[in-house]
Amino acid sequence: MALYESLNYMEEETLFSEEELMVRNTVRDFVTKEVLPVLQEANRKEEFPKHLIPRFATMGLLGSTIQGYDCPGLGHIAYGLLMQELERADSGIRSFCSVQGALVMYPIFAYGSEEQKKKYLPKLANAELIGCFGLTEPDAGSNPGGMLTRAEKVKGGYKITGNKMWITNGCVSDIAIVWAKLDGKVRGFIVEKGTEGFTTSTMKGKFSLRVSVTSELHLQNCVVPEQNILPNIEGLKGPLGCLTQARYGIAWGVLGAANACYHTALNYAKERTIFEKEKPLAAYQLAQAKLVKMVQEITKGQLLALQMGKLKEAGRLQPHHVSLAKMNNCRVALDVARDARDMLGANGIIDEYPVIRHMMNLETVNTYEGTEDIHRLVVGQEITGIPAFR
Ligand code: TGC
Ligand code: FAD
Repeated sequence: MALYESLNYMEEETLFSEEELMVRNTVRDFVTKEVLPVLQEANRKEEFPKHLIPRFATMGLLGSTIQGYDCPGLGHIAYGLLMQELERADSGIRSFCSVQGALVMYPIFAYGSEEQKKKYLPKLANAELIGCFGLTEPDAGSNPGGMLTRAEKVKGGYKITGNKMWITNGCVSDIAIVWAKLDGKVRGFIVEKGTEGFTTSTMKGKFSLRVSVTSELHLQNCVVPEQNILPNIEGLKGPLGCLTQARYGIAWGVLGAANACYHTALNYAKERTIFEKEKPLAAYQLAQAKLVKMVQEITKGQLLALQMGKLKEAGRLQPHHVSLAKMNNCRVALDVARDARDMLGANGIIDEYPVIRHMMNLETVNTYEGTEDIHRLVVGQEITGIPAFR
Protein backbone atom coordinates (compact mmCIF):
# COMPACT_ATOMS: atom_id res chain seq x y z
CA MET A 1 0.00 0.00 0.00
CA ALA A 2 2.78 2.42 0.97
CA LEU A 3 3.90 4.63 -1.90
CA TYR A 4 7.09 5.81 -0.28
CA GLU A 5 9.98 4.04 1.47
CA SER A 6 11.83 5.80 4.27
CA LEU A 7 15.48 5.14 5.06
CA ASN A 8 15.86 1.61 6.51
CA TYR A 9 19.64 1.30 6.33
CA MET A 10 20.15 -0.77 9.51
CA GLU A 11 16.85 -2.60 8.98
CA GLU A 12 15.35 -0.49 11.79
CA GLU A 13 11.93 -1.55 10.56
CA THR A 14 12.52 -5.01 12.02
CA LEU A 15 12.42 -3.30 15.43
CA PHE A 16 8.80 -2.18 15.02
CA SER A 17 5.72 -4.32 15.60
CA GLU A 18 3.33 -5.15 12.77
CA GLU A 19 0.73 -2.88 14.35
CA GLU A 20 3.18 0.04 14.53
CA LEU A 21 4.11 -0.42 10.88
CA MET A 22 0.46 -0.67 9.93
CA VAL A 23 -0.28 2.67 11.61
CA ARG A 24 2.73 4.21 9.91
CA ASN A 25 1.79 2.89 6.48
CA THR A 26 -1.79 4.09 6.79
CA VAL A 27 -0.62 7.60 7.66
CA ARG A 28 2.07 7.39 4.97
CA ASP A 29 -0.55 6.66 2.37
CA PHE A 30 -2.77 9.50 3.61
CA VAL A 31 0.17 11.94 3.51
CA THR A 32 1.21 10.87 0.03
CA LYS A 33 -2.26 11.07 -1.47
CA GLU A 34 -3.91 13.92 0.41
CA VAL A 35 -1.31 16.13 2.09
CA LEU A 36 1.71 16.39 -0.22
CA PRO A 37 -0.30 17.56 -3.26
CA VAL A 38 -1.63 20.68 -1.49
CA LEU A 39 1.53 21.91 0.21
CA GLN A 40 3.20 23.96 -2.50
CA GLU A 41 0.14 26.15 -2.89
CA ALA A 42 -0.55 26.39 0.86
CA ASN A 43 3.05 27.38 1.53
CA ARG A 44 3.00 30.04 -1.20
CA LYS A 45 -0.23 31.51 0.14
CA GLU A 46 0.88 31.22 3.77
CA GLU A 47 -2.36 29.35 4.49
CA PHE A 48 -3.16 26.23 6.47
CA PRO A 49 -4.99 23.61 4.34
CA LYS A 50 -8.10 23.64 6.53
CA HIS A 51 -9.93 20.96 4.58
CA LEU A 52 -7.47 18.42 6.05
CA ILE A 53 -8.52 19.05 9.66
CA PRO A 54 -11.52 16.64 9.65
CA ARG A 55 -9.25 14.06 7.99
CA PHE A 56 -6.74 14.38 10.84
CA ALA A 57 -9.59 13.39 13.14
CA THR A 58 -10.77 10.41 11.11
CA MET A 59 -7.15 9.25 10.76
CA GLY A 60 -6.74 9.31 14.58
CA LEU A 61 -4.01 11.96 14.53
CA LEU A 62 -5.42 14.16 17.31
CA GLY A 63 -4.64 13.04 20.86
CA SER A 64 -3.50 9.71 19.38
CA THR A 65 -2.05 8.21 22.59
CA ILE A 66 -4.83 9.25 24.97
CA GLN A 67 -6.88 6.35 26.34
CA GLY A 68 -10.66 6.86 26.49
CA TYR A 69 -12.71 10.00 25.72
CA ASP A 70 -13.09 8.88 22.06
CA CYS A 71 -9.30 9.06 21.54
CA PRO A 72 -7.36 6.38 19.61
CA GLY A 73 -5.18 5.12 22.52
CA LEU A 74 -2.20 4.28 20.31
CA GLY A 75 1.20 3.21 21.65
CA HIS A 76 3.98 5.81 21.89
CA ILE A 77 6.15 4.27 19.16
CA ALA A 78 3.25 4.15 16.71
CA TYR A 79 2.62 7.79 17.60
CA GLY A 80 6.27 8.66 16.91
CA LEU A 81 6.08 6.97 13.52
CA LEU A 82 2.96 8.86 12.55
CA MET A 83 4.54 12.16 13.58
CA GLN A 84 7.42 11.25 11.26
CA GLU A 85 5.03 10.74 8.36
CA LEU A 86 3.27 14.05 9.03
CA GLU A 87 6.54 15.96 9.15
CA ARG A 88 7.68 14.25 5.94
CA ALA A 89 4.96 16.44 4.49
CA ASP A 90 5.60 19.64 6.43
CA SER A 91 6.59 20.64 9.97
CA GLY A 92 3.49 22.88 10.07
CA ILE A 93 1.22 19.89 9.46
CA ARG A 94 2.94 17.95 12.26
CA SER A 95 2.75 21.06 14.45
CA PHE A 96 -1.01 21.25 14.06
CA CYS A 97 -1.40 17.71 15.36
CA SER A 98 1.31 18.11 18.05
CA VAL A 99 -0.31 21.21 19.49
CA GLN A 100 -3.81 19.73 19.52
CA GLY A 101 -2.68 16.44 21.06
CA ALA A 102 0.33 17.19 23.27
CA LEU A 103 -0.30 20.80 24.26
CA VAL A 104 -4.09 21.06 24.46
CA MET A 105 -5.55 17.58 24.99
CA TYR A 106 -2.68 16.34 27.18
CA PRO A 107 -2.97 19.10 29.84
CA ILE A 108 -6.74 18.61 29.99
CA PHE A 109 -6.24 14.83 30.26
CA ALA A 110 -3.38 15.01 32.79
CA TYR A 111 -4.36 18.03 34.89
CA GLY A 112 -8.07 18.54 34.20
CA SER A 113 -11.21 17.64 36.16
CA GLU A 114 -13.41 14.77 34.97
CA GLU A 115 -15.97 17.35 33.78
CA GLN A 116 -13.32 19.15 31.71
CA LYS A 117 -12.15 15.88 30.17
CA LYS A 118 -15.69 14.85 29.21
CA LYS A 119 -16.55 18.30 27.92
CA TYR A 120 -13.49 18.92 25.75
CA LEU A 121 -11.52 15.77 24.88
CA PRO A 122 -14.00 14.00 22.55
CA LYS A 123 -14.61 17.24 20.64
CA LEU A 124 -10.88 17.94 20.36
CA ALA A 125 -10.27 14.37 19.14
CA ASN A 126 -12.88 14.68 16.40
CA ALA A 127 -11.77 18.20 15.42
CA GLU A 128 -15.07 19.78 16.39
CA LEU A 129 -12.88 22.04 18.55
CA ILE A 130 -9.38 23.35 17.80
CA GLY A 131 -7.05 24.41 20.60
CA CYS A 132 -3.84 26.34 21.19
CA PHE A 133 -1.25 26.59 23.97
CA GLY A 134 -0.30 30.02 25.30
CA LEU A 135 2.94 29.97 27.24
CA THR A 136 5.45 32.19 25.41
CA GLU A 137 5.32 35.97 25.90
CA PRO A 138 7.13 38.81 24.16
CA ASP A 139 9.66 38.95 27.03
CA ALA A 140 9.53 35.34 28.22
CA GLY A 141 10.41 32.66 25.64
CA SER A 142 13.20 30.38 26.84
CA ASN A 143 12.44 31.45 30.40
CA PRO A 144 8.67 30.93 30.75
CA GLY A 145 8.99 31.30 34.53
CA GLY A 146 9.46 35.03 33.81
CA MET A 147 5.92 35.37 32.40
CA LEU A 148 4.03 38.56 33.14
CA THR A 149 0.51 37.22 32.55
CA ARG A 150 -1.40 37.30 35.83
CA ALA A 151 -4.61 35.73 37.09
CA GLU A 152 -6.57 37.01 40.02
CA LYS A 153 -9.41 35.31 41.90
CA VAL A 154 -12.68 37.19 41.43
CA LYS A 155 -16.26 36.27 42.28
CA GLY A 156 -17.21 33.18 40.25
CA GLY A 157 -13.91 32.82 38.43
CA TYR A 158 -10.50 34.21 37.54
CA LYS A 159 -9.54 37.47 35.84
CA ILE A 160 -6.56 37.08 33.48
CA THR A 161 -4.44 39.89 32.01
CA GLY A 162 -1.40 39.52 29.76
CA ASN A 163 -0.14 38.90 26.22
CA LYS A 164 1.08 35.69 24.60
CA MET A 165 3.11 35.64 21.41
CA TRP A 166 4.12 33.09 18.75
CA ILE A 167 1.09 30.93 19.50
CA THR A 168 0.42 28.18 16.96
CA ASN A 169 -3.25 28.11 15.86
CA GLY A 170 -4.17 30.99 18.21
CA CYS A 171 -6.44 32.75 15.71
CA VAL A 172 -8.20 29.58 14.58
CA SER A 173 -8.74 28.07 18.00
CA ASP A 174 -11.97 27.53 19.88
CA ILE A 175 -10.11 27.16 23.18
CA ALA A 176 -6.72 28.32 24.47
CA ILE A 177 -4.78 26.73 27.31
CA VAL A 178 -3.36 29.89 28.89
CA TRP A 179 -0.65 29.80 31.55
CA ALA A 180 -0.70 32.66 34.06
CA LYS A 181 0.57 33.34 37.56
CA LEU A 182 -2.03 33.19 40.32
CA ASP A 183 -0.67 34.27 43.70
CA GLY A 184 2.86 33.86 42.29
CA LYS A 185 2.30 30.27 41.04
CA VAL A 186 1.89 29.25 37.40
CA ARG A 187 -1.61 27.86 36.72
CA GLY A 188 -3.37 26.67 33.56
CA PHE A 189 -6.73 28.06 32.39
CA ILE A 190 -9.07 27.04 29.59
CA VAL A 191 -10.06 30.24 27.80
CA GLU A 192 -12.88 29.86 25.30
CA LYS A 193 -13.09 31.90 22.11
CA GLY A 194 -15.53 34.76 22.51
CA THR A 195 -14.80 35.29 26.21
CA GLU A 196 -14.96 39.03 26.89
CA GLY A 197 -11.47 40.55 27.04
CA PHE A 198 -9.88 37.77 24.95
CA THR A 199 -8.73 38.64 21.42
CA THR A 200 -6.18 37.24 18.96
CA SER A 201 -4.17 38.59 16.04
CA THR A 202 -2.28 36.82 13.26
CA MET A 203 1.51 37.08 12.91
CA LYS A 204 2.31 37.39 9.20
CA GLY A 205 5.51 37.51 7.14
CA LYS A 206 7.10 34.29 8.36
CA PHE A 207 9.71 32.68 6.10
CA SER A 208 9.33 29.45 8.07
CA LEU A 209 6.35 27.26 8.98
CA ARG A 210 4.28 29.23 6.51
CA VAL A 211 1.43 26.72 6.39
CA SER A 212 0.98 27.02 10.15
CA VAL A 213 -1.08 29.80 11.70
CA THR A 214 0.94 31.78 14.28
CA SER A 215 -0.77 34.31 16.53
CA GLU A 216 -0.73 36.63 19.47
CA LEU A 217 -3.23 36.21 22.31
CA HIS A 218 -4.37 39.31 24.19
CA LEU A 219 -6.09 38.96 27.55
CA GLN A 220 -7.37 42.15 29.07
CA ASN A 221 -9.28 41.66 32.32
CA CYS A 222 -10.59 38.46 30.80
CA VAL A 223 -12.78 36.58 33.29
CA VAL A 224 -13.01 32.81 32.94
CA PRO A 225 -15.42 30.77 35.08
CA GLU A 226 -14.18 28.95 38.18
CA GLN A 227 -14.51 25.56 36.46
CA ASN A 228 -12.00 26.58 33.74
CA ILE A 229 -8.87 26.40 35.90
CA LEU A 230 -6.91 23.13 35.50
CA PRO A 231 -7.28 21.93 39.08
CA ASN A 232 -4.64 19.23 39.33
CA ILE A 233 -1.40 21.12 38.65
CA GLU A 234 0.43 24.08 40.09
CA GLY A 235 3.83 25.53 39.13
CA LEU A 236 6.00 25.62 36.03
CA LYS A 237 6.10 21.82 35.88
CA GLY A 238 2.54 22.04 34.48
CA PRO A 239 3.41 23.62 31.13
CA LEU A 240 6.85 21.98 31.08
CA GLY A 241 5.20 18.57 31.42
CA CYS A 242 3.17 19.31 28.27
CA LEU A 243 6.34 20.39 26.46
CA THR A 244 7.93 17.04 27.24
CA GLN A 245 5.05 15.34 25.39
CA ALA A 246 5.33 17.64 22.39
CA ARG A 247 9.13 17.46 22.24
CA TYR A 248 8.86 13.66 22.16
CA GLY A 249 6.78 13.91 18.98
CA ILE A 250 9.12 16.47 17.45
CA ALA A 251 12.19 14.28 18.04
CA TRP A 252 10.50 11.62 15.87
CA GLY A 253 8.84 14.01 13.46
CA VAL A 254 11.88 15.89 12.21
CA LEU A 255 13.33 12.64 10.89
CA GLY A 256 10.43 12.61 8.44
CA ALA A 257 11.52 16.00 7.08
CA ALA A 258 15.13 14.75 6.99
CA ASN A 259 14.08 11.62 5.12
CA ALA A 260 12.20 13.69 2.54
CA CYS A 261 15.27 15.89 1.97
CA TYR A 262 17.64 12.91 1.77
CA HIS A 263 15.48 11.10 -0.80
CA THR A 264 15.09 14.23 -2.88
CA ALA A 265 18.87 14.80 -2.88
CA LEU A 266 19.61 11.14 -3.67
CA ASN A 267 17.21 11.02 -6.61
CA TYR A 268 18.43 14.37 -7.89
CA ALA A 269 22.09 13.34 -7.62
CA LYS A 270 21.43 10.18 -9.62
CA GLU A 271 19.88 12.12 -12.46
CA ARG A 272 21.79 15.38 -12.64
CA THR A 273 24.90 15.13 -14.83
CA ILE A 274 27.87 17.32 -13.90
CA PHE A 275 30.94 18.22 -16.01
CA GLU A 276 31.18 14.85 -17.82
CA LYS A 277 28.23 13.77 -19.94
CA GLU A 278 26.67 10.57 -18.61
CA LYS A 279 28.31 11.07 -15.20
CA PRO A 280 25.72 11.91 -12.55
CA LEU A 281 26.42 14.05 -9.50
CA ALA A 282 26.02 10.86 -7.41
CA ALA A 283 29.20 9.48 -9.01
CA TYR A 284 31.36 12.21 -7.48
CA GLN A 285 33.05 11.55 -4.16
CA LEU A 286 32.08 14.85 -2.55
CA ALA A 287 28.42 14.24 -3.37
CA GLN A 288 28.58 10.71 -1.99
CA ALA A 289 30.17 12.02 1.21
CA LYS A 290 27.17 14.33 1.71
CA LEU A 291 24.66 11.55 1.05
CA VAL A 292 26.52 9.16 3.37
CA LYS A 293 26.54 11.76 6.14
CA MET A 294 22.77 12.07 5.75
CA VAL A 295 22.27 8.30 6.00
CA GLN A 296 24.64 8.11 8.97
CA GLU A 297 22.93 10.86 10.95
CA ILE A 298 19.33 9.93 10.10
CA THR A 299 20.01 6.30 11.03
CA LYS A 300 21.48 7.29 14.41
CA GLY A 301 18.54 9.65 14.95
CA GLN A 302 16.06 6.85 14.18
CA LEU A 303 17.68 4.56 16.74
CA LEU A 304 17.69 7.35 19.31
CA ALA A 305 14.00 8.01 18.71
CA LEU A 306 13.18 4.34 19.01
CA GLN A 307 15.03 3.98 22.32
CA MET A 308 13.24 7.10 23.56
CA GLY A 309 9.96 5.42 22.56
CA LYS A 310 10.88 2.23 24.40
CA LEU A 311 11.68 4.21 27.55
CA LYS A 312 8.35 6.01 27.26
CA GLU A 313 6.43 2.78 26.86
CA ALA A 314 8.27 1.38 29.90
CA GLY A 315 7.37 4.51 31.91
CA ARG A 316 11.02 5.43 32.40
CA LEU A 317 11.39 8.38 30.00
CA GLN A 318 12.70 11.51 31.73
CA PRO A 319 12.61 15.09 30.40
CA HIS A 320 16.39 15.13 30.00
CA HIS A 321 16.21 12.07 27.69
CA VAL A 322 13.70 13.94 25.55
CA SER A 323 15.93 17.03 25.51
CA LEU A 324 18.85 15.02 24.12
CA ALA A 325 16.67 13.51 21.40
CA LYS A 326 14.93 16.79 20.47
CA MET A 327 18.24 18.64 20.32
CA ASN A 328 20.03 15.93 18.33
CA ASN A 329 17.30 15.09 15.85
CA CYS A 330 16.42 18.72 15.07
CA ARG A 331 20.08 19.44 14.37
CA VAL A 332 20.36 16.31 12.20
CA ALA A 333 17.29 17.30 10.21
CA LEU A 334 18.46 20.89 9.76
CA ASP A 335 21.92 19.80 8.60
CA VAL A 336 20.47 17.21 6.22
CA ALA A 337 18.11 19.82 4.78
CA ARG A 338 20.92 22.34 4.30
CA ASP A 339 23.16 19.78 2.55
CA ALA A 340 20.28 18.59 0.40
CA ARG A 341 19.55 22.19 -0.57
CA ASP A 342 23.18 22.60 -1.57
CA MET A 343 23.18 19.42 -3.68
CA LEU A 344 20.21 20.62 -5.69
CA GLY A 345 22.13 23.73 -6.74
CA ALA A 346 19.82 26.48 -7.98
CA ASN A 347 16.95 23.99 -8.03
CA GLY A 348 17.40 23.85 -4.27
CA ILE A 349 15.86 27.27 -3.83
CA ILE A 350 12.58 26.71 -5.66
CA ASP A 351 9.48 25.08 -4.27
CA GLU A 352 9.19 22.55 -7.08
CA TYR A 353 11.24 20.48 -4.64
CA PRO A 354 10.28 20.22 -0.94
CA VAL A 355 13.81 20.80 0.35
CA ILE A 356 13.87 24.58 0.77
CA ARG A 357 10.47 24.48 2.50
CA HIS A 358 11.70 21.83 4.95
CA MET A 359 14.95 23.72 5.48
CA MET A 360 13.15 26.93 6.36
CA ASN A 361 10.63 25.07 8.57
CA LEU A 362 13.37 23.31 10.50
CA GLU A 363 14.79 26.66 11.60
CA THR A 364 11.58 27.09 13.60
CA VAL A 365 11.53 23.52 14.86
CA ASN A 366 15.10 23.90 16.13
CA THR A 367 13.93 26.99 18.05
CA TYR A 368 10.46 26.23 19.36
CA GLU A 369 9.74 23.77 22.16
CA GLY A 370 13.08 24.77 23.68
CA THR A 371 15.95 26.07 21.57
CA GLU A 372 18.92 23.86 20.79
CA ASP A 373 20.93 25.68 23.47
CA ILE A 374 18.22 25.31 26.11
CA HIS A 375 18.21 21.54 25.54
CA ARG A 376 22.01 21.53 25.66
CA LEU A 377 21.75 23.23 29.06
CA VAL A 378 19.13 20.72 30.26
CA VAL A 379 21.48 17.85 29.39
CA GLY A 380 24.41 19.80 30.90
CA GLN A 381 22.48 20.14 34.14
CA GLU A 382 21.66 16.43 34.15
CA ILE A 383 25.27 15.28 33.75
CA THR A 384 26.96 17.87 35.99
CA GLY A 385 24.21 18.49 38.51
CA ILE A 386 24.77 22.22 37.98
CA PRO A 387 22.07 24.40 36.35
CA ALA A 388 23.70 26.93 34.02
CA PHE A 389 20.59 28.71 32.72
CA ARG A 390 21.13 31.84 34.78
P1 TGC B 1 13.06 24.45 36.71
O1 TGC B 1 13.27 25.03 38.07
O2 TGC B 1 14.14 23.63 36.09
O3 TGC B 1 11.74 23.54 36.73
C1 TGC B 1 10.53 24.00 37.31
C2 TGC B 1 9.73 22.74 37.65
O4 TGC B 1 9.40 22.05 36.45
C3 TGC B 1 9.98 20.73 36.46
N1 TGC B 1 10.46 20.48 35.08
C4 TGC B 1 9.81 19.71 34.20
N2 TGC B 1 8.72 18.96 34.33
C5 TGC B 1 8.30 18.27 33.24
N3 TGC B 1 8.94 18.34 32.03
C6 TGC B 1 10.04 19.10 31.88
N4 TGC B 1 10.63 19.18 30.69
C7 TGC B 1 10.53 19.82 33.00
N5 TGC B 1 11.58 20.66 33.19
C8 TGC B 1 11.52 21.06 34.47
C9 TGC B 1 11.09 20.78 37.47
O5 TGC B 1 11.35 19.51 38.02
C10 TGC B 1 10.50 21.73 38.51
O6 TGC B 1 9.54 21.00 39.25
P2 TGC B 1 9.25 21.35 40.81
O7 TGC B 1 8.36 20.26 41.29
O8 TGC B 1 10.60 21.36 41.48
O9 TGC B 1 8.60 22.69 40.82
O10 TGC B 1 12.62 25.63 35.77
P3 TGC B 1 13.46 26.82 35.12
O11 TGC B 1 12.66 28.06 35.29
O12 TGC B 1 14.87 26.82 35.62
O13 TGC B 1 13.43 26.47 33.58
C11 TGC B 1 14.11 25.40 33.03
C12 TGC B 1 14.06 25.47 31.46
C13 TGC B 1 14.88 26.62 30.95
C14 TGC B 1 14.65 24.14 30.97
C15 TGC B 1 12.59 25.60 30.99
O14 TGC B 1 12.06 26.80 31.34
C16 TGC B 1 12.43 25.40 29.49
O15 TGC B 1 12.25 24.27 29.04
N6 TGC B 1 12.44 26.50 28.66
C17 TGC B 1 12.11 26.42 27.25
C18 TGC B 1 10.72 26.97 27.02
C19 TGC B 1 10.01 26.30 25.89
O16 TGC B 1 10.38 25.23 25.44
N7 TGC B 1 8.90 26.88 25.44
C20 TGC B 1 8.08 26.26 24.46
C21 TGC B 1 6.75 26.96 24.32
S1 TGC B 1 5.49 26.02 23.50
C22 TGC B 1 6.00 25.85 21.91
O17 TGC B 1 7.05 26.23 21.52
C23 TGC B 1 5.04 25.17 21.02
S2 TGC B 1 5.57 25.07 19.40
C24 TGC B 1 4.34 24.35 18.57
C25 TGC B 1 4.59 22.88 18.31
O18 TGC B 1 5.00 22.14 19.22
O19 TGC B 1 4.40 22.45 17.22
P1 FAD C 1 14.88 33.71 23.41
O1 FAD C 1 14.51 33.01 24.66
O2 FAD C 1 14.91 35.20 23.43
O3 FAD C 1 16.28 33.15 22.90
C1 FAD C 1 17.13 33.90 22.02
C2 FAD C 1 18.48 33.18 21.95
O4 FAD C 1 19.05 33.16 23.26
C3 FAD C 1 18.39 31.72 21.50
O5 FAD C 1 19.50 31.41 20.71
C4 FAD C 1 18.48 30.94 22.81
O6 FAD C 1 19.02 29.63 22.65
C5 FAD C 1 19.43 31.82 23.59
N1 FAD C 1 19.28 31.62 25.04
C6 FAD C 1 18.15 31.73 25.77
N2 FAD C 1 18.40 31.46 27.05
C7 FAD C 1 19.73 31.17 27.13
C8 FAD C 1 20.61 30.81 28.21
N3 FAD C 1 20.15 30.66 29.46
N4 FAD C 1 21.91 30.62 27.94
C9 FAD C 1 22.37 30.75 26.66
N5 FAD C 1 21.60 31.08 25.61
C10 FAD C 1 20.30 31.29 25.84
N6 FAD C 1 5.15 29.22 22.12
C11 FAD C 1 4.01 28.85 22.76
O7 FAD C 1 3.85 29.07 23.95
N7 FAD C 1 3.01 28.23 22.06
C12 FAD C 1 3.10 27.95 20.74
O8 FAD C 1 2.18 27.38 20.16
C13 FAD C 1 4.29 28.35 20.04
N8 FAD C 1 4.39 28.17 18.69
C14 FAD C 1 5.46 28.71 18.03
C15 FAD C 1 5.45 28.69 16.63
C16 FAD C 1 6.50 29.30 15.93
C17 FAD C 1 6.45 29.35 14.44
C18 FAD C 1 7.60 29.85 16.64
C19 FAD C 1 8.76 30.44 15.89
C20 FAD C 1 7.60 29.85 18.01
C21 FAD C 1 6.53 29.30 18.72
N9 FAD C 1 6.47 29.39 20.13
C22 FAD C 1 5.32 28.99 20.79
C23 FAD C 1 7.49 30.11 20.87
C24 FAD C 1 8.79 29.33 21.07
O9 FAD C 1 8.63 28.31 22.00
C25 FAD C 1 9.87 30.32 21.50
O10 FAD C 1 10.17 31.11 20.37
C26 FAD C 1 11.11 29.63 22.02
O11 FAD C 1 10.85 29.00 23.25
C27 FAD C 1 12.31 30.60 22.19
O12 FAD C 1 11.94 31.76 22.84
P2 FAD C 1 12.33 33.21 22.21
O13 FAD C 1 11.89 33.22 20.80
O14 FAD C 1 11.80 34.24 23.12
O15 FAD C 1 13.92 33.23 22.22
